[in-house]
Amino acid sequence: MPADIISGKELAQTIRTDLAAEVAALKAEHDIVPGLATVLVGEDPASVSYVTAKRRACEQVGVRSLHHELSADTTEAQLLKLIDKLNNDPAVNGILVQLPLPDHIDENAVIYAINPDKDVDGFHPVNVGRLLIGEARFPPCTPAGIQEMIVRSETPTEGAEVVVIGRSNIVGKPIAVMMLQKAPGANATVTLCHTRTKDTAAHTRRADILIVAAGVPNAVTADMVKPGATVIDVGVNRIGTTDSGKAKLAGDVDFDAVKEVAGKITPVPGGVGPMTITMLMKNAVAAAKLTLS
Ligand code: L34
Repeated sequence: MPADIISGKELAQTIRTDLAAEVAALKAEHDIVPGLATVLVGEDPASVSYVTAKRRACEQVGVRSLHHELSADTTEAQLLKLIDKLNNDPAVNGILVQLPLPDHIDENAVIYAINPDKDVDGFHPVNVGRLLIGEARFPPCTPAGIQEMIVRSETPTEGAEVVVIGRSNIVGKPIAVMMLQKAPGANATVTLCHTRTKDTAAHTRRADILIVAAGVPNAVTADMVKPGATVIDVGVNRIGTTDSGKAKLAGDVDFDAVKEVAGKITPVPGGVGPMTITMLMKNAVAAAKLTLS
């Protein structure tokens, strides 16, 4: 029996509708409209497409989108100056600097400069530390979207074997930390595999929940998956262009073969991506609520 498809696209719509109601209540009760500043440096096509999708989500949810587009030759000092301005602007509750940045800019310097209370990406060391100790304020968006899909697909997590492939700061490390917390939707036994793991397949075959953020198309094949497992595919690999000239996307999982083995599986596109953007909206609303206390 082929796997159930976990539609990130559909879940995202449901959650955005709920968030829109929350935003309307904030406006009605406190006269607050959450403001999200997006910062895009350069014209990387993938980044342009993701930021455009984020701004569209703002519109859907009722978050005010304040967009800053800087040229690829912007200096680090100029970018830090903009962040300082946004840190001090009361209309801005959340700041998102789309990554990757051009090579001449130190990404960490930029992340460190963002006020942790406006860090809706959850990348600042203060927020990373809070996440580690189970006191997350802004759970990073991609891992938060992954966890939401696991929970809403009714995949049991308590005591489950979770195997993560990939150790990035944006996905692999934080989702591993989130799934091992003593908390609902977590409480799992977590294994983190990476490029130096000796026998990745031996680990993945044990996984009740397999989270793949390898950045390599077809990194996971059907023989690596335990029958009935929930498979979350975080990959967004551009593998060419469609006939209509749009980017052709593939995940990290051999979807057609793995869906015959897995119990539940996320597609690419329409899986983790739309959930990432939705969790950003959730964090932007949470950032606005911080100003109430
Ligand atoms: N600062 N930089 C910052 N925060 C982030 O959370 C991100 N990330 C990653 C890259 N850089 C970032 C994103 O927003 C990846 N990412 C992201 C967001 C959305 C989608 C994919 C990655 C997405 O919506 N993907 C669509 C397909 C979009 C397309 O056609 O290109 C999907 O359905 O998967």
